Amino acid sequence: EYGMEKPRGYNVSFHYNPHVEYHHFGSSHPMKPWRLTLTKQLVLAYGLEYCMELYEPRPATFDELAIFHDREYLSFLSNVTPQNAKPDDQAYLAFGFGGDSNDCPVFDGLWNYVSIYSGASMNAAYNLLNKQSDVAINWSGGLHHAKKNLASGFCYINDIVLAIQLLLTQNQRVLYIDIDVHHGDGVEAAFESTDRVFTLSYHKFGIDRNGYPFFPGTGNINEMGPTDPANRGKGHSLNIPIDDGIDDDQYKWLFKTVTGAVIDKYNPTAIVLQSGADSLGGDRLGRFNLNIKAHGFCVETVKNYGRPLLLIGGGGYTPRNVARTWCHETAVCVGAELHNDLPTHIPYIQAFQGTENGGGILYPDLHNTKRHENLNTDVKVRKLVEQAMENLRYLEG
Ligand code: VJV
Ligand code: CA
Ligand code: ZN
Repeated sequence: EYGMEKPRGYNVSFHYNPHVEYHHFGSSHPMKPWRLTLTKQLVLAYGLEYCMELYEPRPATFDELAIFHDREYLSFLSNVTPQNAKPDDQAYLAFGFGGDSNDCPVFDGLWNYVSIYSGASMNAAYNLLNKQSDVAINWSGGLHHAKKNLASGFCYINDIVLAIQLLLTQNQRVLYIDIDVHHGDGVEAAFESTDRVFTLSYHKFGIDRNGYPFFPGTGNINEMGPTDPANRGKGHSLNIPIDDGIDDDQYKWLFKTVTGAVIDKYNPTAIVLQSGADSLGGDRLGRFNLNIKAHGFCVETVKNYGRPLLLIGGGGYTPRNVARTWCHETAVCVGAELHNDLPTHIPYIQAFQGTENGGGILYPDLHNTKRHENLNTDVKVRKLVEQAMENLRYLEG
């Protein structure tokens, strides 16, 4: 009626529990849940809530999380607090907490935090299962490094694995795509022995000047899942290792060519897309030079295949650009175009203003932050695609 209404017959749902925002990993930790506050403020300021169905999901329960995770691990996670934590304790270190890097700190409300973001991914998956949604979005999820009994890389519970397990109840083949700058190792490992999930991750791969591999250090082009020919999961992972500084045109071409080939050959009946925003230019931890619209191109490309789509967040360490990107991608899902000048009535508008912060616009140039020289030549990108196509020949049986 007013031009911003939800188109009939195509449903987008937005799954968000605002309590997730109030959790803090610690003062200088790069993972900042309040980036979700910024994201929500932009989504609301552009009026996108009128174009989709909003849900406020309940937290997942212990038993729901135990569908993937070990109960001993969950017991530890649900009981540990900053007050009772013993950082030298065997269990503490064995479950991936603390350590030198302190990637996975114990903070106040940790159990609450993990059950909220997991509940949202599961709620989104249920919406796809009962056909209430064509696209279901959870920007608070996407924590792809968590293992069944191990916290890793800022991830404690693997909400993606839990959501895929739900989708598998009614889908014969689920495709998982991961455009976070880090390798989606936890999801790949969880489904390594099945041919009902295909995992495809694009990520930075390589050894740095300091001699450390880029986290988590796995995901080279030759890693295609198990090597045992008797294992059903053989050949059902594809990894696309990328070097520093990749630009929009290279990434878009790489993504559409490889993803298109995977969808054509595997023919999934549902797709899960982890849209980590640390692959943007100017990210605090990332290495790529992507602009917001190139990142959004990946969402649009996948959406246009018309399969039930679960769209989830992930990394993203420059909060104002995380918010811009996920707002843009929400608009892509509902088929709206957003004006470049940010609405002026946004709370936290200062976060987006000034030349340092992107000048009050939605689409600042992130490529020209030029923090990372492009080490990917067009020849190398073409070779990578050729190798990926070669890897996919296994799917032809
Ligand atoms: O690189 C690592 C782990 C080490 C770093 C090097 N030391 C010597 C050994 C441990 C291997 N961890 C990464 C984890 C990245 C996780 C990304 C998560 C996602 O985006 O894929 C999905 C949500 C890493 N990179 C940077 C940091 N950790 C880092 C952690 C901090 C920190 C600054 C940087 C933790 C606490 C504080 N600052 C205060
Ligand atoms: Ca990735
Ligand atoms: Zn990441």
